[in-house]
Amino acid sequence: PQPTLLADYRPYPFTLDHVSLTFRLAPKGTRVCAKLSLAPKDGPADLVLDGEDLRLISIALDGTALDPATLTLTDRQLTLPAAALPAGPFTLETEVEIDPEANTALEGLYLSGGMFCTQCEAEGFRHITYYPDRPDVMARFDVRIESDMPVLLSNGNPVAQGAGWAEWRDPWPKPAYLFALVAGNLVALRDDFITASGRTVDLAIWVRPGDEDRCAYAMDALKRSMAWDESTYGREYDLDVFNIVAVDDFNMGAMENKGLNIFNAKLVLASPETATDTDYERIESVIAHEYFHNWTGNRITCRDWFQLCLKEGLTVFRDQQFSADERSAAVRRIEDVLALRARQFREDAGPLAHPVRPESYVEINNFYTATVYEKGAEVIGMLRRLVGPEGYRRALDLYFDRHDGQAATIEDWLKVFEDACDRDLTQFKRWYTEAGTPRLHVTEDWDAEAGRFTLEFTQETAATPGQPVKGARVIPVELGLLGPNGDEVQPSTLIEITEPRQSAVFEGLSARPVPSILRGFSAPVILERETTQAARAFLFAHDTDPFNRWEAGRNLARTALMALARGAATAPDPELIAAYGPLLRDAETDPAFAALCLRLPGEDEIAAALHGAGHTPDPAEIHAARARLARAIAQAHEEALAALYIRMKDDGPYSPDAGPAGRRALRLACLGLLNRLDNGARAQALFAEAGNMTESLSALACLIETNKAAGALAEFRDRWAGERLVMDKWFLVQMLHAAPDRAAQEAAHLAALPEFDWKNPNRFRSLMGGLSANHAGFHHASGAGYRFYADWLIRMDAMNPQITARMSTAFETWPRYDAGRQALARAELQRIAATEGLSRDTGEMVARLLA
Ligand code: B3K
Ligand code: ZN
Repeated sequence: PQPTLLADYRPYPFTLDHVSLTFRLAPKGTRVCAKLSLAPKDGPADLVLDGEDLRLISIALDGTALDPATLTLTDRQLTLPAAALPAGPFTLETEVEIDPEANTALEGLYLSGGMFCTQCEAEGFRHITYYPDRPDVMARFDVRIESDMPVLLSNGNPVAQGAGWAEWRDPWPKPAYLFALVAGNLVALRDDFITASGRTVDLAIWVRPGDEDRCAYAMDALKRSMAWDESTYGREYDLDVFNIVAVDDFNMGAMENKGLNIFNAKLVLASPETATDTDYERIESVIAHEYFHNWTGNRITCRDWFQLCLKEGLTVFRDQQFSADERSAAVRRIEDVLALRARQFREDAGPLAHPVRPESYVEINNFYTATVYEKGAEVIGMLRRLVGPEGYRRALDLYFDRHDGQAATIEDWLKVFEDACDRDLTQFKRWYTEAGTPRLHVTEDWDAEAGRFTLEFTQETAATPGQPVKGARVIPVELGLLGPNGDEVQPSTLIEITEPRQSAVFEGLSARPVPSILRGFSAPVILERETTQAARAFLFAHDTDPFNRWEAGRNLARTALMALARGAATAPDPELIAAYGPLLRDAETDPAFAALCLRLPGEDEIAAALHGAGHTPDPAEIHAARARLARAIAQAHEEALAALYIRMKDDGPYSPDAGPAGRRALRLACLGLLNRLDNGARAQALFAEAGNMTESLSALACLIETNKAAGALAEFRDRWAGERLVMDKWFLVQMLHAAPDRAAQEAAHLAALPEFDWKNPNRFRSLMGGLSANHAGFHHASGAGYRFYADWLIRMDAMNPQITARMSTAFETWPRYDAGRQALARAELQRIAATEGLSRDTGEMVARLLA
């Protein structure tokens, strides 16, 4: 297939003011009538409409049926030649038939558990009707739904309804990817919100009967999001209603359709018994994210899909700000950076690396990546740091003023910062156009006589696919200096690195300081420092910047683990083990922070670090090193851990708020370490008495690791047999904690169970995602992990290309490993590539993975 190129962008030659749609819903033969009000923009042009898997029933121009000979139909497009069109405005009416029941790709209109729902981003609308399915064509939609389902929903405001029908009107012009329709047997949790200007918005969360008592947290998060966007960005909601629908079968997390957000049920439904603290946190942030899209995505959308980060990077940045305000900012920042490194740095270092704004794609769904989303958000965080909070607010106000109602570009976005803050962003733009994570190398020089401390920075970005040479980036480096007793002798200051080599000089110091560099993770770079474990331990104990305190501990642990894993050390680093003493003594002042500090770097992170340092990672050795270090920490601090485990016990009713969740996180972090010594005793007791899913699941994980889980797993399975979201966890936890030597076997066993409904994306992701996250299991030297995984990708591809393509990223690190593993992984990728009828989605991914 031919790639689509950014350089080939051309505006659509027609305006499309209005569209009116009528749906006659039926599982097998749904009829869709569309009436488009079009007009040529600058003279005659062929009218090209997208359409896939549609059966054309009729087509009429200005009310007159068209002779089929005038149009060209392919399996992707319908074309009317310019000669057949009027010179001025005209209407085009089509009727098509589609088959929602056969739609297993879950793109367009499909059925989930008997209910009709849609997913149109990025190019799903073309599976519903013939249409210019591109984000820069924005039209007003009127929708009529005819169906005997009790609840019929679409975008905008309700107009009228009767038995078997409903009509909706969306007053705001929108691209087709924001269209949505839902029809089903649903019940609602209702509430309302009064906007800053006094309008009442009716809120509803629609779920299957029986689930309505699990929506309260999502509703609360929605109302807080609405208030936050008003107070922080001055953005009010703009319709009379806001509807959210939870569906069981969904390709991703959620979708920001105008006035009708559709969510994966796991990001809406929560009760203490069925959802973990992490689930609650995710629900809060995704509810906020989709709501925030109303302004950053819907009111201002993307000119073309290359500009995806315009809405996604910005909306992630906004949801991260929201979560930081609602919870602990430091803890949230650490969690965001952990996710960024685990997913985006990994992507940037491998064969799938691409710029935040890519320039070419075969299948756009393959570019909803950590780079576009998470790095896209980091880039905005850097901009905000460079221009300051007031400058940022001025720029955003100008953005909303200037581009409301438009489909905009990254150039437009940068221009509002240039204009509002009087700054040239030419060099900064490289963050959008060049792939790869810069390495920022720092060396220190101390001139005792002059009292002068110099930091010298050099930056370098490695070649990525298609981009052999990189320019210097603008890197905002927030830093401070600590004196020998831990006092801050130079408070936090922002250094702007713009050159390949640049230094920062600090004068008038009485003693050699310890620098704290890249505070708050002020830029998404890999910081390389020549420093000692002692200096790291010092920062871990004294840094006044909480992010860098945590970071120092993390570096300490990662360095120790790397040495152990490659046999460069024979025992766990005593400096590291000692460093946990003060942390544990002080843990109660911020339990969530302490819990993060106790969490050891994951195996994939250690493998990436070893590879980055020029070593070949051995997954089995890494697994063993991590277990050994955890045990050593537990032994050295058994008493303190055991005491904390008791003190952090919460006897009150469950609350998902940051405070109690932080205490639970610390308690369970202690449990994870103690489990290495008590052989599952505490976990057994906790599993028996646990009053919430957070504790149950942690206990279960510990029992699996100590090989004591048989009874607990059976009990859990019986208890939760009817709860899909909980059974997903049952699959996931077993895969995540399976012993590496048995992981593939375990996966095969689970895949053969009747509960393994592989066509449900959540269930499939639990098993496969669990296996690929089991680093030593997936990368087992036998190749059994790779083989099992590839078998299922091949099977799933015929059903759901999007899920398959997304999950193929499990293979993106294969070039890191030894020749034996490389050969095994390559062979599996080649086997997938050779599959007959392979989808465009997976075909593109596998080709890039093998390039
Ligand atoms: N915009 C959607 C993602 C659509 C993915 C299409 N493959 C959800 C979000 O980012 O909010
Ligand atoms: Zn988004």
